[in-house]
Amino acid sequence: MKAVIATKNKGKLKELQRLLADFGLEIISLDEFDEIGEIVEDGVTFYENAMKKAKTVAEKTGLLAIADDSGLEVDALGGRPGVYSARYAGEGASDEENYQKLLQEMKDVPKDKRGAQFRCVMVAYRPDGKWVTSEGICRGRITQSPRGDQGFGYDPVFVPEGDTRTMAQLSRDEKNKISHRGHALSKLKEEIWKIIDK
Ligand code: ITT
Repeated sequence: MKAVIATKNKGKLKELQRLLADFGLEIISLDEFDEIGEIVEDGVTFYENAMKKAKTVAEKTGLLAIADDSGLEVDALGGRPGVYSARYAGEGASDEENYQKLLQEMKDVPKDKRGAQFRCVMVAYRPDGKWVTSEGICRGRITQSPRGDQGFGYDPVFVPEGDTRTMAQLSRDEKNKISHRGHALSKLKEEIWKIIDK
């Protein structure tokens, strides 16, 4: 069965392709569907945005669509930037602009108060309206300065629990094993068979 990964984020796409590799789905990238324009993420929860992306892409392509909405929730900032993680430093901001803004905003926060988590909500949606969803979390803390060049987004300033390296210093397989996206996808795999044609 074919599945479209409903993301324009290249970092996410690479991780999801790897995570879905053993699942027997023929994975197609959203790049192959020029006619699908910008999907405005106007939800206030990860779930609303993931549902909107998956449903829109499934209805426009006629294929099973898998969408991920994710972000960073920082304890000292009351859970911000959350659903606004991609545009924290403004619409169209780069990953570096976003994490530099975060470091700046947290410059006076002591080490023991720098807890944070990545959250990922996934939705798999069929064009006939059947769907399943899942969620994954990865706890950790925000560093004082960036380290590493793997991954994407806030990875250079996030150290996952139980490690001293940032997420951007882990290999793709190491990250996938512990990440919010990895956890959400393992749970999605337990559900998705309910809506997949054998
Ligand atoms: P799509 O909507 O096209 O999937 P996007 O980048 O806009 O791409 P989101 O709205 O879900 O995706 O925003 C996710 C943002 O959260 C992303 O741009 C990063 O800033 C951050 N983020 C999510 N997962 C991350 C990860 O694994 N590592 C680092 N940052 C992450």
